[in-house]
Amino acid sequence: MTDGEKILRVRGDPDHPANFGRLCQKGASVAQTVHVTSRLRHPMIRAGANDPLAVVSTDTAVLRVARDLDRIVQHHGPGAIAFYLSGQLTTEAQYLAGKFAKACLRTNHVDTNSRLCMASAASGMTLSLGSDGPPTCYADIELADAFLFVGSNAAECHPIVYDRVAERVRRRGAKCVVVDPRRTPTCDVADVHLPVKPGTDLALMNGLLRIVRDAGRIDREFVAKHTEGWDELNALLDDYPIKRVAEICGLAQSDLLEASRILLESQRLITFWTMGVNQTLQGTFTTNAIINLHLARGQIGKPGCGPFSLTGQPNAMGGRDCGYMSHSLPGQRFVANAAHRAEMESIWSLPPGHIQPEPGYDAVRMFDALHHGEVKAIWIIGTNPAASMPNLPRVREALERAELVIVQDAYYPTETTAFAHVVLPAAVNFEQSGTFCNSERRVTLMEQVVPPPGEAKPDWWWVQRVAREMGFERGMSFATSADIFDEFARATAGRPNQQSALHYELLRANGPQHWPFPAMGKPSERRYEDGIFAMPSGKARFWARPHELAGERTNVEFPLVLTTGRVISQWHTRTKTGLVPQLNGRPQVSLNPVDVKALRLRDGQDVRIESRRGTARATLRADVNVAPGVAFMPIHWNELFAPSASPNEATTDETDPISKQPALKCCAVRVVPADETPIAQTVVARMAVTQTA
Ligand SMILES: Nc1nc2c(c(=O)[nH]1)N[C@H]1C(S)=C(S)[C@@H](COP(=O)(O)OP(=O)(O)OC[C@H]3O[C@@H](n4cnc5c(=O)[nH]c(N)nc54)[C@H](O)[C@@H]3O)O[C@H]1N2
Ligand SMILES: Nc1nc2c(c(=O)[nH]1)N[C@H]1C(S)=C(S)[C@@H](COP(=O)(O)OP(=O)(O)OC[C@H]3O[C@@H](n4cnc5c(=O)[nH]c(N)nc54)[C@H](O)[C@@H]3O)O[C@H]1N2
Ligand SMILES: [Mo]
Repeated sequence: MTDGEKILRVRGDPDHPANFGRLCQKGASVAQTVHVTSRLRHPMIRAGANDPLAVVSTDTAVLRVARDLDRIVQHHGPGAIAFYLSGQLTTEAQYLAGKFAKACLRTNHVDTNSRLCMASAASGMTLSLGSDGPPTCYADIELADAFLFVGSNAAECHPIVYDRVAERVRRRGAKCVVVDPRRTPTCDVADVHLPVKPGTDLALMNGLLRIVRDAGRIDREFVAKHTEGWDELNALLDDYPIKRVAEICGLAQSDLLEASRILLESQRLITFWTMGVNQTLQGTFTTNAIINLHLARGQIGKPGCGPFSLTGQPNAMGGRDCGYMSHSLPGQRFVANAAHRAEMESIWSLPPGHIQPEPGYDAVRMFDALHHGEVKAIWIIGTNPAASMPNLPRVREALERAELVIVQDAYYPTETTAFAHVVLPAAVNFEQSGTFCNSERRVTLMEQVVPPPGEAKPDWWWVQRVAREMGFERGMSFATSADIFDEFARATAGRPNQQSALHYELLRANGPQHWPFPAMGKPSERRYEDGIFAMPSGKARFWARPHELAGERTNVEFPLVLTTGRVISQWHTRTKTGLVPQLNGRPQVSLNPVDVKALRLRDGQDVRIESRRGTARATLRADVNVAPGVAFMPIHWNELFAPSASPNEATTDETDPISKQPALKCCAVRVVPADETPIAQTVVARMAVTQTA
């Protein structure tokens, strides 16, 4: 409900097929985050390195960005320019920014916070099934008889999905297994909780499949008809007897057996997995192992079952669909594939060979390249890397060294605007029209209901203005977001994620739609129902993935494993939720009481969490729900709220070798009492600039 200018009240859409009107706390309180003093209303520019940001006109800001980018391209080539985008932008913004970079400027250094989030799920699904995007839909929840959560705390992070699961468990007796080093609220409906050692899920998945195999419960017919690679996997499973698996994962054999009994008895299993898998060095391999289990049981492409990667951000799926990663192009195409480049060159009316053949840098390497000066300029849209990237001390150094940092955000200040030379104000949801694609591959059109404040504009609008200012008028002349969507949707024709028959009018008239939604034929809510996978052979692929004790090892100096995650009331780096008074709190680190005692610390004490890279600060909490040897820190508290409050001061930027996703869930630390040494000046102190106009 609005008064024409402002949102007064928010309620769920009872007809929306994903939530039927139910909202989580963050959604329900969104009105409190839109019209606030910390909204960014005007562009700002920093004249010299040490000058404060000052408000300027839209024209001045656009001219400055265009001129600086142009100068850098002239002197250093297009590879000196990078874009860092977000799964919280509309598909239209993601698509247009990617097009500007890859088609106009000719740099493939476009990466996104999805690299920190969904990259391993995406690469794992592509390797196993031939295409990114889960095969399942939410309606499968009401048909399933068992649920396996691996590294997912859905009760706090996907509460609407979780409610549907909980209902199925409570009312229909569906079984539930949760794999998480912490006893999270998601365990409330679990029959079995497996408190794995962080980073050992692959061994666990291999071990569970081994038990299934030994019990003779492989679907031989499905395996023979629809898959390849069983023999190698079958041989690998011999290395995963239950005793060894229990040891690697730190689990009781009896718990393992109980979990496997649920899998053996289930006819329709859904496996949900998220960051506890993706944010590890073996995230891609573990994704493969999860899919192996479903292929081996023939529990995929059928009602009520399948591997179900839950998407973190509202539009990470749309972003992956429109090729917003450094290795990808629209329509699940790949930069490294010559045929795919040629197709996009034809769609974008570019001369053959125009798109650079080398994939660009992933997020971690992008900031590395900024650090060593190869990349000179970065345009950051809708993400807050100075808080959310691993190894923050290094990320801050990289941003400090950059020649040009453009930050396009909806709020000010953020940890990242402290490093900006130019700040551009963005419209948020409800202030613009655009599409979002969710975890079940369903595209929703979000309509504008109120005007953006001040000079704020939709994200795509800024990209197009700058592109045109730089002389890229052809292909950058969209009048509305609907026109951008049409170009994107057409580019998916014939691709695994095709949605070429979708357009705004259809979405308006018929509501949110699943892809695939081809021009001919009918949309499908579930994929691979015909048993044909998106591989050249039509068959899905088993992968034999050995567990390795990857990642930073603990030792005498750094004896604890730090893992990180979310709590229900907060959103990420809190630029939004930090504004809602009832959602506040203090940064904390939780340890098992056994460790608290052994370290001679006490509950409630201020401590430092030190790694080889940096130091975070928090208040210690003794918590029996955290496994011994593990320290847990929420990700939501950052510089803006308390100095060194982010676990990313300490986390490692080592990445999964295939997906390039950093291992944000696992690094070696020690926890020591906070001393009296003064805290170095924070970015916040340097940001003491108020927005006046
Ligand atoms: N309230 C709230 N909801 C959110 C968000 C938010 O900020 N706030 N963010 C959204 C986004 S972008 C995302 S990506 C999702 C994330 O959703 P989730 O992935 O569910 O959230 P996390 O808390 O990051 O991690 C999930 C769990 O992984 C566990 N874990 C850590 N290490 C391991 C491991 O090695 N193995 C296993 N099996 N588990 C491990 C942690 O203890 C944690 O409970 O949430 C989305 N929803
Ligand atoms: N240690 C550790 N680190 C993590 C994680 C973890 O589990 N552990 N999780 C990772 C994951 S999964 C994710 S997704 C990332 C999230 O990390 P970020 O993407 O940095 O998180 P947000 O705080 O959501 O940042 C979004 C930014 O966009 C702004 N914004 C909001 N709406 C709009 C809009 O419409 N347009 C524009 N231009 N700006 C907007 C917000 O003000 C905010 O500054 O963090 C990652 N970092
Ligand atoms: Mo995420």
